[in-house]
Amino acid sequence: MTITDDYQPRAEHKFSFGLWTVGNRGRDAFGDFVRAYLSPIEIVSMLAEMGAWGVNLHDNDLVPIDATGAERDCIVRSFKKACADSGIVVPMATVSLFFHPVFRDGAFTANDPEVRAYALQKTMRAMDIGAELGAKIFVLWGGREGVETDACRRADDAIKRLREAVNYLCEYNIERGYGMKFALEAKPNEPRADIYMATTGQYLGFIPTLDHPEMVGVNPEVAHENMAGLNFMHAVAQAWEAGKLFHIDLNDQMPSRFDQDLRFGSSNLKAAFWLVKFLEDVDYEGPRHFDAHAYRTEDYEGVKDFARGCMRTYLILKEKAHRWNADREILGILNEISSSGRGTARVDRYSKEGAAQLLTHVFDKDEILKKRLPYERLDQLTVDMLLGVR
Ligand code: GCO
Ligand code: MN
Ligand code: MN
Repeated sequence: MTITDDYQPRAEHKFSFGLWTVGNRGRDAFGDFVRAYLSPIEIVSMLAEMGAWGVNLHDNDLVPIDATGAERDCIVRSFKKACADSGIVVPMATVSLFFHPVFRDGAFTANDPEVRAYALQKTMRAMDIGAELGAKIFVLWGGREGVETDACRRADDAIKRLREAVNYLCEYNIERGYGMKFALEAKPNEPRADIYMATTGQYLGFIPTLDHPEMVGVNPEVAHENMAGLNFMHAVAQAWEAGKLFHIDLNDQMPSRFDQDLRFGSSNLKAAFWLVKFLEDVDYEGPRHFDAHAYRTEDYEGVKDFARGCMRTYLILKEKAHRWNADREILGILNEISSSGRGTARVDRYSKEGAAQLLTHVFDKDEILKKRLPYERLDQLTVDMLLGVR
């Protein structure tokens, strides 16, 4: 059992932040910027100062959408140097297919074929940037791939268009030898009234229908599953079990609200604990990416408090998870609840004889019911631990 007592982030923890997260200037649908612009290079040095490991970016967080080839090359080169100088890696890159008005009807699923072609061109160019910076994970978040009215297109046609686009990008990845993995990020709504791929589970159903399913996984986000009223850790567990947890977006979200992107663990601490415990228990080796931003009330000192807080909370919860796994009383209860009271009947792999036996077996339900399931005690032990009295 390793107990971290300093909660200092180090490279081995693989904490990353998007340029758009710590660089978030606090503009929302109702009010303007509250913080000054920070250049990507300033953000990288801020992240290094705080002990983060990686930085992620959309194409246009770094390179303006209408930059010339020469401008693009120069920007990417100096950013790459800044990362190397600060010891910051670029594990993931992505593409903005939502900000420019041309994507008002979606990108890969838009009705206009020219918009769909432009979306592919923009994504291939974003992959080029990512590859140059060393990114091996490419996130696709279809923020505009949805509707306000279903009159505009058939939803299954949208899925077909999405499939064609992802297939196309996989071929490009192969042809260029980039060796990237795609991580698809679901969200139920916002900015569209309804987004087609609303949950991680929907993407897990979509991926096996692709030409190169092995190249494509998911990027679940805490807030997005919570917006759909779902248990985030369960979605992560399913993705993990399917070998599809290629990336993760950590943040927090209160129920029944707009997308809040709160500091990790700041709203639902207990859910954050089960999540961290899961990731650590299974030895998830990917980046721990915080897709969140500081309160609009903060200045840049506050942004640092926010970023440090995300990492610190993760590390505290990681330590709690180790303690939980080693707690004698908890272990005793876990042992008790997974064993059978009398152990006379159990099911192995299907066999004709086994099934015949099982069909005739007489179960003593009253006896089975005598077995205690002390989940109240187990949960309270967890709460005691989280509240620091155990
Ligand atoms: C959101 C999304 C985005 C994506 C990002 C990467 O709700 O706005 O979470 O932050 O993660 O665009 O593609
Ligand atoms: Mn989000
Ligand atoms: Mn996200």
